[in-house]
Amino acid sequence: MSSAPPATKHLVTLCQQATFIKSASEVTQCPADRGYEVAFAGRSNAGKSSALNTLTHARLARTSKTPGRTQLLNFFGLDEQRRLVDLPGYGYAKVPLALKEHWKQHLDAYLTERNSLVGLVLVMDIRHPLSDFDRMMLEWSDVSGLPAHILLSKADKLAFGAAKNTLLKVQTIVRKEYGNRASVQLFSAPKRQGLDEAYTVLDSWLFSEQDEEADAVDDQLQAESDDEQENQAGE
Ligand SMILES: Nc1nc2c(ncn2[C@@H]2O[C@H](COP(=O)(O)OP(=O)(O)OP(=O)(O)O)[C@@H](O)[C@H]2O)c(=O)[nH]1
Ligand SMILES: [Mg+2]
Repeated sequence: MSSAPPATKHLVTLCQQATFIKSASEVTQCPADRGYEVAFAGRSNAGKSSALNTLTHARLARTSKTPGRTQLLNFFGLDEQRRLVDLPGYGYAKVPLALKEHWKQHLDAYLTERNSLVGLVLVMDIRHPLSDFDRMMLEWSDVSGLPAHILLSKADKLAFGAAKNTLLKVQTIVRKEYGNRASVQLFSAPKRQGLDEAYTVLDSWLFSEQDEEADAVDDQLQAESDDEQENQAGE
């Protein structure tokens, strides 16, 4: 069990209780676009599904040694309002062109149209960070006003010093280009390294003050509608 700061304890509990909602191969099949959603994106085989499984303490997302495993958008529910999404990896050469076009079209549509999307976790294999695709995603999230958080995954594959060096290099580039709109950390699924840092970011996105104000308004409206129904039933 990780020692998350108290503010994120609630989120950690929600992550531990995460449930699979559904898979969607098209945007039209996504769950209702309400509440708050964080999507995990990255190159094929970068470790997106493994990161999600580690954060949720479950084997919710399918992982594989064969790149291109996640072919659909997979939605995991934390509570009624909050979801994590495992996106198909980009950049895998062996996927048939027609399927690639299908993903690209639906991934683009998901990324540009999804109102509930509040942040993007960009997973990069620490041995190959900041590919052209990764940069494109960073650029896109910046233009869309969406915060991005980079997990440098498979940190266990490098010696501590080398991992730290890569972190510093990537941090320097990202700070210069995106200021505080993007952040970076080390992550390892098998070592469960970087969990607290990742939870803190997810917590800030999924439970920002603004979100809580919106929740309060939703609760108020729901209470009013319940009262109304009760009144009508009583009449
Ligand atoms: N050593 C190590 N291996 C990892 C780590 N994260 C993932 N892997 C391995 O990398 C491979 C790919 O992991 P996935 O989590 O399936 O990658 P993905 O990004 O979801 O891949 P796609 O769904 O194909 O896009 C699997 O064999 C994982 O076991 C990590 O932190 N350390
Ligand atoms: Mg996957």
